[in-house]
Amino acid sequence: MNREIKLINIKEEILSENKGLADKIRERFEKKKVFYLNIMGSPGSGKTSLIMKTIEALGGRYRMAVIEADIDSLVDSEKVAALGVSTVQIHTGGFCHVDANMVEKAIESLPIDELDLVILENVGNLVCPAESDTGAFKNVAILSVPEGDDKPLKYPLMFSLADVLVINKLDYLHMSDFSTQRVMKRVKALNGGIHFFPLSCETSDGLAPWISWLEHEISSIRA
Ligand SMILES: Nc1nc2c(ncn2[C@@H]2O[C@H](COP(=O)(O)OP(=O)(O)OP(=O)(O)O)[C@@H](O)[C@H]2O)c(=O)[nH]1
Ligand SMILES: [Mg+2]
Repeated sequence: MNREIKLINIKEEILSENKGLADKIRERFEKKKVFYLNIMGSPGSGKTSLIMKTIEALGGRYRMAVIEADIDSLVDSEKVAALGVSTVQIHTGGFCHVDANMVEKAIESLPIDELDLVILENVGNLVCPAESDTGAFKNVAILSVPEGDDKPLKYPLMFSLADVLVINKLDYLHMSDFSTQRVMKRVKALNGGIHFFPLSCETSDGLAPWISWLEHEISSIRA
């Protein structure tokens, strides 16, 4: 009797296939000199609000498109499209993150040759989106004050791989025991190279450094 057990590691296979496709997407955006950004964070942390503030602040200086990803609904894509920006909605149908295959399908409907910037709003979740490469050049995590400053300890992966952490809803600070310094210290321990942008999408305080960073990244890819 053959007692040998064959182990098939599905997760590793799926992740490595996804990485191959994500690399192809990155190459494609690089060739076209389009900066492509992935925004991840909990439901309600302010991803759509940040995208909308960013569209307003860039004030038509760049040709933009947004890929919205949700399990269902057109709620966010309708808000973004109302600002006059090309928008594609992905319905993940229950999946809690966006993978490279979904992005490839979404970009088929985008006029890539006529764009400078593509922003992907990932599904609201602090866990799954961090596991799947979307082909983006930079990954932005967003954590909002009402969520609590312990989240980097509980959900370290997203904070470990993000290039940027936006700390949103600073206008709630006075009602909370949240400490921006504590979050930064906890995240730096995981990821020394990360950039921090504490801000409020409600009041627009702190928005300018985020916009400058983004403009710098858009020009770097063009150079
Ligand atoms: N007070 C305050 N409210 C904010 C701020 N940013 C966003 N909000 C509010 O928070 C709620 C959720 O914001 P969204 O931008 O929809 O959050 P999201 O991360 O896109 O949520 P999902 O797409 O559902 O995952 C909305 O009611 C926003 O108006 C902020 O800086 N301060
Ligand atoms: Mg949203």
